[in-house]
Amino acid sequence: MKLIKTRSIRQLVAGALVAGLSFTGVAQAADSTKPIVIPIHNWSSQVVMAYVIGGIFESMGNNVEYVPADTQAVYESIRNGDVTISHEVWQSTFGKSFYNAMAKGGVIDAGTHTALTLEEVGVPQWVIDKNLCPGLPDYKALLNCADVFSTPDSGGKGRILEGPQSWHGQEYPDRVEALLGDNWVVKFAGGADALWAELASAKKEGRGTIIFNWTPNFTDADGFVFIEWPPYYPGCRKQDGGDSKCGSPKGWLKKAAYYKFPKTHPAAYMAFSQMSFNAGQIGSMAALVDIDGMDHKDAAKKWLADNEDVWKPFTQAGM
Ligand code: TMO
Repeated sequence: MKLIKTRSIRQLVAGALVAGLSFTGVAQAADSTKPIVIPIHNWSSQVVMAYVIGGIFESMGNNVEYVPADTQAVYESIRNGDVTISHEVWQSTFGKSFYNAMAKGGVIDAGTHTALTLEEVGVPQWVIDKNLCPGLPDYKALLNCADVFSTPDSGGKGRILEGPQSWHGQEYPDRVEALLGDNWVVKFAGGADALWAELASAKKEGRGTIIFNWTPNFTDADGFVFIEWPPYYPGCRKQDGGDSKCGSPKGWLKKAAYYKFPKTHPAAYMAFSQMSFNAGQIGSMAALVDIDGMDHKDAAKKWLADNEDVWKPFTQAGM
């Protein structure tokens, strides 16, 4: 190898700058001015994180646009390029739709958040502390506690309050039928807020309640105990050909992107590929809305202002 003298290195660098190259010698194509389309779903951390990520892209000079999107159909929209990213792909609820769209071509896996996830029904900590249903969190304890969890609309049966039906379809009714039988019913909440309202009123009334919930979430701070069902394995759900005698997987949280995004917006894609949030960060995004009562956009602004040390490095990848 030939040694290059200092002066010629300087000339090389100067030449590279003129040619629009960075010091690493990588050509930096400018991002398209077309907006990066970010989906808005119906749980708080996802909405706040949408504006957090949009704010990060804007800080890099990109244009962004937000669209309300169905939580399952969004992966097909990404595949078609109508939506650019999904920043909270929860394994249990969306893994199948994500990989189905990927298999058709057009969706890429843009990396995994640090946070591990669980999406499952459970009880607030006080239900355990008061021993309202001895044997919990083992699901078998529920077989003897239907009356503890009955509600005015459940006809004397134990009630599980599921999230909106658009999240899991028949998954919980199938599971409850397979493992708990006739003394239990599943009701669907109209939205996540109905889940939190039920938690608050059950606490005030000192009664038991079982709701669908997840972690990371704002409820991590107060304590929430997930029911332990027989372990998950691929194919165990009825919708996947199984008998539904299984709980949810302890899962990953991924990011997805339209396959052309790295080409149209290389700098934004580079940053998106670096983005990773942990359980505390995701829980705090939800808490700003669900505990502090902030509007999602204001919550994102506050989160960005308070956490520059977390997100600025994502924008500096490759520099
Ligand atoms: C996808 N979710 C976090 C609501 O389970």
